Amino acid sequence: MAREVKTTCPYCGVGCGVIARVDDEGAVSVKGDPEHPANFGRLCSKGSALAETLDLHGRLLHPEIGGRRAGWDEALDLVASRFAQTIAEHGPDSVAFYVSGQLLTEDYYIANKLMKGFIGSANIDTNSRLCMSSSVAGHRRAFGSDTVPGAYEDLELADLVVLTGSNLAWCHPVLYQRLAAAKANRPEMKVVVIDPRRTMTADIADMHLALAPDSDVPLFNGLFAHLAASGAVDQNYISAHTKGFAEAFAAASALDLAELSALTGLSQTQLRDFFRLFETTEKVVTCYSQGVNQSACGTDKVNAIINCHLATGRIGRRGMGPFSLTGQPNAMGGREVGGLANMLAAHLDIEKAADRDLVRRFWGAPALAGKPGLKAVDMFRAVADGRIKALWIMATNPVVSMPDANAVEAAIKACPFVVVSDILSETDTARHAHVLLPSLGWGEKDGTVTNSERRISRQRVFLHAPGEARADWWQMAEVGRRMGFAQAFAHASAAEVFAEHAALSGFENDGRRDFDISAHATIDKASYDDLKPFQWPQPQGTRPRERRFFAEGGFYHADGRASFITVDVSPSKRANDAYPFTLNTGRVRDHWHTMTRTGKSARLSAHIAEPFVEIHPRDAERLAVADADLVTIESAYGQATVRALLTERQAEGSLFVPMHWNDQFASKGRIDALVPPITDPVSGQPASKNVAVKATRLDARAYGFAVSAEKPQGIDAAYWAIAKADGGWRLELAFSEPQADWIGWCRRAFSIPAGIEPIGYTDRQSGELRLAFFDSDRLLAALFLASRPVAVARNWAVSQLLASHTDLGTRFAVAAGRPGAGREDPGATVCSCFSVGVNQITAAIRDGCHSVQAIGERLSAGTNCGSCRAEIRGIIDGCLAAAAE
Ligand SMILES: Nc1nc2c(c(=O)[nH]1)N[C@H]1C(S)=C(S)[C@@H](COP(=O)(O)OP(=O)(O)OC[C@H]3O[C@@H](n4cnc5c(=O)[nH]c(N)nc54)[C@H](O)[C@@H]3O)O[C@H]1N2
Ligand SMILES: Nc1nc2c(c(=O)[nH]1)N[C@H]1C(S)=C(S)[C@@H](COP(=O)(O)OP(=O)(O)OC[C@H]3O[C@@H](n4cnc5c(=O)[nH]c(N)nc54)[C@H](O)[C@@H]3O)O[C@H]1N2
Ligand code: SF4
Ligand SMILES: [Mo]
Repeated sequence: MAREVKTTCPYCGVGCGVIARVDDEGAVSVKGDPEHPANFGRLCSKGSALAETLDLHGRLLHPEIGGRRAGWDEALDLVASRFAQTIAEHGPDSVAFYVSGQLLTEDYYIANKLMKGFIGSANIDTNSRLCMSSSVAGHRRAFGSDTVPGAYEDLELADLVVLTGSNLAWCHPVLYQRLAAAKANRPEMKVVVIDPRRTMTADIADMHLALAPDSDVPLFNGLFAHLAASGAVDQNYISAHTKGFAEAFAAASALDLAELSALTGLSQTQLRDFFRLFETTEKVVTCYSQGVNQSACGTDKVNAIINCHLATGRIGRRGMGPFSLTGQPNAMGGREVGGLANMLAAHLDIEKAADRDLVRRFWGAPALAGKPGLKAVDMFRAVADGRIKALWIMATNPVVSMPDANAVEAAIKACPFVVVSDILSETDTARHAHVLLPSLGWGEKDGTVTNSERRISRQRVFLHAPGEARADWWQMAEVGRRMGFAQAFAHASAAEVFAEHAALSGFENDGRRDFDISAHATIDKASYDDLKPFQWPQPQGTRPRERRFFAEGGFYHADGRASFITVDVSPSKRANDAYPFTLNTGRVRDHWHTMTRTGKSARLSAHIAEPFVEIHPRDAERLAVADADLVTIESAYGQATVRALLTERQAEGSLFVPMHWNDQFASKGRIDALVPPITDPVSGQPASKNVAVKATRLDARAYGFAVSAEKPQGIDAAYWAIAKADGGWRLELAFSEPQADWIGWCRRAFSIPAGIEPIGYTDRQSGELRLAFFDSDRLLAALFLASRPVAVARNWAVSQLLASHTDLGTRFAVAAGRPGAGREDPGATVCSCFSVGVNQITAAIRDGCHSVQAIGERLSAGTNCGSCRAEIRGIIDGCLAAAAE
């Protein structure tokens, strides 16, 4: 019988409800859960493609020690004894855990309990340090607690939504859709996007402010000063519920409009218009994400934003408030369990003796950590210099995602004992592990996650555990038991862990702490299995209800008041004569982080199939770089080679490269190798969006594009990037010298069996070579070479892998790299859900479909998840503009 299981999407912090359907044959399909309050049935391209990422290719199925298969007992005993031995010899601070906002709350709770309560060190930090820590620090400075005051609904109820440092359309697509739908219903609603790049999110904006990198503090200070000067401040709120207004206002008023304009790169008119709009609109929500957090002044940026909301009393009321968008599915849950090195469980403070004592008593902890531990960047420094001698990495891939990634890789390689818990056997990090532990992945494990609006939802099992994979919390609890803490880690299920976490949140709380879900402190297995999404807080004896914070004050500083924070930083311009460009890094629509899951989906890989750099055309001209050339980007720390994409969406002097590509998918795409380990002094969050670099054109002598049924191996080329395709793989190539034996090269790279000879084709005009290998009617591999970036129709070439080539004519068409008569090239994929290419969309536009809706009716493009609607609109505008010229 087919089964349907309600669960939650494992990607972004929107936390959409998903219904997974497993049919009689075990095939899985997914759809949005219409009853889930985050998405009401919607899913984005990544959520819709979840079923395509569940195959077992590359999965780690058994524990491994030193590369050989081992049993769980042997592996866990080794981990426990090496950690215990290291602690005995060098003290508790000689070991560390580096975990992840992609752990479930239960996993996270156990990891934190083991390190902070029983090992006795706070050396547990998480990739949330790279993601949310500036927001956490900003909240705590302002509110006295890490509280997100509002809810998603506020984005729909607001009359002005300011999105700053957020590419909502690509990174929180379902929330973006909710916003876009609200704006379509109420066209008077205004959206302002503040981002140095003109992203797809800017498409629905009434105003796009392309500010200079890291000039957010002067911008929001200018706004604060304007609000105060224009009388938009709420004096009653300020005097009843806040402190520090006068000092913060004095600092914010230091600059006049001309100076603000010089610092932000925005015109005085733009500044005035934005300030006026904010001043005159009561219902304002300001959403912010990594353009704010990932900065050397990220915490100050957060407080500069919060200051404006406190000053106007626009917080915690319907349609009003600052709103930190969380990145990972459980970024928020990790904060609740105190997963950061400077936090304690249940929103308690590791620097307060009374809080430490409370947790110590609740856990019966023998060795509660007495001080904060090392934050991620410092933690890997301590690994590098030998202070940390045993490290456990769980659900994160730091060799790709940490700044100064080459140094992080070297540190991990040099560390005497490294444990990695992952779902894949080969990642850039896993390859350096002494012990590899196979974890359960999405659909295989039970637990809870908390989304950006404080809503706790269940992730549920609908698949069998593959091989010997086990839950992350179980791995940590087993090691805890083996280190001698059997009673504290006796949990038999995720439900028991959750109940303990809920009980701690209510322990001696009495309303003093924001995070309280003690209504669930005695939850049993059956109720846990049934648990409906609910928003925190939910103290004991209360029913679930929607809740906002701080409309009537009630902050968590000892005096109950919020603090205005005085911030007065000027943007630090890092670019210099030697490294004249500002490198900005971030995300693309269809990939997730280091691609370990989205890289498995051909549909998702079709949108953007290789690492790229966005360059303004005038910068490209100065660098003598043409569209599709390869560019080497270099900082004082490292290098990457990526494809040039010329676009006026990019500001002059700035480059944008996505963070996703790594050694599994490209020769040199790890952009964090270039990012220096500069961090925010308050939060410790790295500044991943403002890196001084130079760029040069890669002088390649031959370029190639290839498709292959087998995954290419040991590719010998100056540049390569592979991506999953239907029926095989696609490959972009460049060579510093032409090869003497191209056929031999193909045989090695594409594992072509001996005896299969290629069809060769030399283009008469250019003299360029194409090779195609067939095994009876099936295409094994084809290579298209040129002295310039190859112009072959990519999606058409890829589609040949699944086509049947019974007649010689079609085989020659493949070798020639041209669609035969009657076959059309769909062009680069725009809509991943329905695999619709740009050429199909332009053809429909020529046929008279002049709106996104008309394109949707003709081709279905943009009608499922809607993530590509902004791109379709861009194509329509481009075609109509071209036709008008
Ligand atoms: N498709 C996809 N979605 C994801 C993820 C993914 O990997 N792929 N990851 C998830 C995670 S963990 C996170 S943290 C979120 C991140 O979500 P976002 O923060 O929205 O994504 P980013 O692309 O990292 O950065 C956002 C924007 O900040 C801008 N920016 C750069 N410098 C500045 C500046 O100085 N000031 C301002 N105001 N803006 C600046 C960048 O140009 C960029 O467009 O996405 C989540 N969603
Ligand atoms: N330059 C630059 N660097 C950045 C950023 C940026 O914008 N620019 N963004 C930063 C941000 S915001 C983030 S959140 C990080 C993300 O960076 P990472 O956390 O390093 O990225 P992921 O690819 O999500 O890594 C998750 C790992 O866990 C594995 N995994 C998946 N499911 C499970 C599971 O259930 N259990 C276990 N044990 N493992 C599992 C995956 O295979 C993968 O190896 O990158 C940061 N780095
Ligand atoms: S917006 Fe997309 S990626 Fe984020 S939770 Fe929803 S379906 Fe998943
Ligand atoms: Mo993140």
